[in-house]
Amino acid sequence: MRMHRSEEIWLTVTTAFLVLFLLIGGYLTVQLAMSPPSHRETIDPQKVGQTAPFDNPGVKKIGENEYEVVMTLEAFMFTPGDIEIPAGAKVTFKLTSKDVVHGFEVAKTNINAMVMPGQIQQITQTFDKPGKYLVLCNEYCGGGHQFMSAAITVK
Ligand SMILES: [Cu+2]
Repeated sequence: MRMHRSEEIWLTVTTAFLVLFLLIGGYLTVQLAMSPPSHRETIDPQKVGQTAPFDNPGVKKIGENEYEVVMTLEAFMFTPGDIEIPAGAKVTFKLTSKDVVHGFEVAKTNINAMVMPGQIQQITQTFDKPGKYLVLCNEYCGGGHQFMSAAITVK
């Protein structure tokens, strides 16, 4: 079978692009270690309520203008559901789920994470603009999913 000349060119060009993309992707992943920073810490999802720090969820001041928010997610609530922090504060969220996969999205920021049972999710964000930020679950988690929300007040 003889191939048409332009068919040969297209096959060569597309194969070259495929190899190029695989090499770029491989370089970013292996050499520069650009992978999502997840699955670093695990927890027994059956014992979230008895495992520190999740046995005592809430907002803690951990330094000069630095806060830690320990939060549990379950159908269909965030605990704590009302968070207050001063403007300009650096906040580290430590999150885990007590039951199924939930989402942790903070509107007006780029926080958007999956919170899975058995995994501890950690996100750090500085809130410079005062206001009320809506926290939403964006992973469908059951019949009351649309009621699952919380609020962060920055003042
Ligand atoms: Cu949910």
